[in-house]
Amino acid sequence: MIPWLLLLPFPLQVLAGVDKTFGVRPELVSKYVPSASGNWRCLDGSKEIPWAFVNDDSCDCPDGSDEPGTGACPDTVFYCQNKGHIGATIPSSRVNDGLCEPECCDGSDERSGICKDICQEVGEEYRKKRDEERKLRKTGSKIRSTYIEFAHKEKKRLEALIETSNKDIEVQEKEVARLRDIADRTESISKAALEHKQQSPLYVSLLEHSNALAALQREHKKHLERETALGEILNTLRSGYNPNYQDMAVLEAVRGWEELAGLPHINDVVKGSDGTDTDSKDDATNKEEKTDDETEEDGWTADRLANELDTLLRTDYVSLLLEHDEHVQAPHHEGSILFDLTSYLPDSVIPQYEEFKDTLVSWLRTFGIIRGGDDTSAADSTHARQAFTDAESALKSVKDENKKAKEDVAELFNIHGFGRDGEWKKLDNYCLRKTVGDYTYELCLFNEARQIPRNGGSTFSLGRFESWNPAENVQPGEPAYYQKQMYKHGTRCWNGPERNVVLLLSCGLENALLSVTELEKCEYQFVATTPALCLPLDEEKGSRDEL
Ligand code: MAN
Repeated sequence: MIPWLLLLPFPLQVLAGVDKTFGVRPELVSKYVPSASGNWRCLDGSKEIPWAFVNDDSCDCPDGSDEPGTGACPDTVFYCQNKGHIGATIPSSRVNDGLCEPECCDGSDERSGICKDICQEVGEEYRKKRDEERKLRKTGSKIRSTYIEFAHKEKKRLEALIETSNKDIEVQEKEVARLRDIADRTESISKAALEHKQQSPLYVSLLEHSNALAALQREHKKHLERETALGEILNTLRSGYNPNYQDMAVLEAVRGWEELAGLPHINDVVKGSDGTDTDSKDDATNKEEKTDDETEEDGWTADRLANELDTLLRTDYVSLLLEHDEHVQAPHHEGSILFDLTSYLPDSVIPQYEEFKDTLVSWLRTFGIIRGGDDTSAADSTHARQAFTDAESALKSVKDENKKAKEDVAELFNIHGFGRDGEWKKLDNYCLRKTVGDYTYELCLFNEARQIPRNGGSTFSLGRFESWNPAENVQPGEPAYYQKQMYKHGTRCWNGPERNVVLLLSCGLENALLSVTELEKCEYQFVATTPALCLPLDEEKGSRDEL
């Protein structure tokens, strides 16, 4: 039993024989009833205690259920009814602690007289705000539904585009295959025509001349090298022999060499301090002049031979052959009036004649009776190849368009993308702007945020769209997920991180940027409103009902 004196500091409710359901949440009230024997079983069923022990400010049940209205048991909750507003729970530890809890506007968390019951005013304020919010959501959600409509239309448009492009792909794939086949065949015809041209006696002879010239050039080089080597031997002999030995054979050889090479006799040459002949340069000049004299007759001087023979031998004889062909056939194309039958025919029969002529020529070509069109076969094959490449690139762009449309459709009604209802699609790349201080801030949704200086200077990227709310406790699809967007990897801050933006969104009738704050250096917080977040009232989740 509790001694009478100890009761003195007890809360008024307890002293006055407090209601046993005081502090009990409405859904549990029915469980607070005494048994016939005047006892009560703890809510966890672990113990039976006298009914009088409930709310007596002494903790008897292991789960603390015997003290719903006092702070006697740890880790329990107290329920304040808040009549005129909405009931709320607080931790029981805050009951009777001398502080008026804002959650309990009725002041029931403290002994009576300590906290005023302000639930009427709080309730009214709450209801006013709630009504305003409901009004906003009602209007906002109408705008939101137009966004959803847009997404559905977009889906239809994309699906139609996919369907058409699927058909186009099918048709164009066949066309590409057909054109590839034509290009391959035209090229092989053109190859055969070229082989035929290459059998022309003129071409064969030209190649032979060219091969002979190349062989001659090789031989010539070999002889030049031998001449240089021999000259060096004779020069050594000329400058090194001893005239005192009177060796006539050597003298003859030296004299002969001097004459051939246009050199003065060695005995007349003044030796330089380094032992070289002073007139050796003149000798070389004499030699060159002589060579020039010998070869200049047909314009092919030694110099020209050295410089141009290689180029001449590198001539592209196949191109030359085709050019030659065109050249030879050119006057033929102009036609002679004498052999142009159309000049003798009346105008009315010319079309029939032309048609007949084309058919006949084409037959004759088919049966190999005449050769013709060879000169155009190279051009034909280029055209055919071009037509094939053009068709192939047209096919590629249809395929790209088809792929992009499929990706866009997949993003449309995706909780990770444009939302379950596709309500965000309408705002894809929608740009919000606000001028704050020296900058205009621009954020294009799902794209990029930028900081544009108002008085000149560089615009900084504040980051590109990275994700919706990345918080672990927020699931894709739930409202909180769409209340935050992250923009990352903007222009790097001098001596700092890359600029980035956290965009906080809430329901509003307009898509508007309300504020921009640089919370930390180069970390920006944008606050904006959008109708996309105005959920219809019947979708309201977790709202607390008014009592
Ligand atoms: C610029 C702006 C500022 C930023 C500084 C950091 O002036 O981007 O917002 O704080 O660079 O150097």
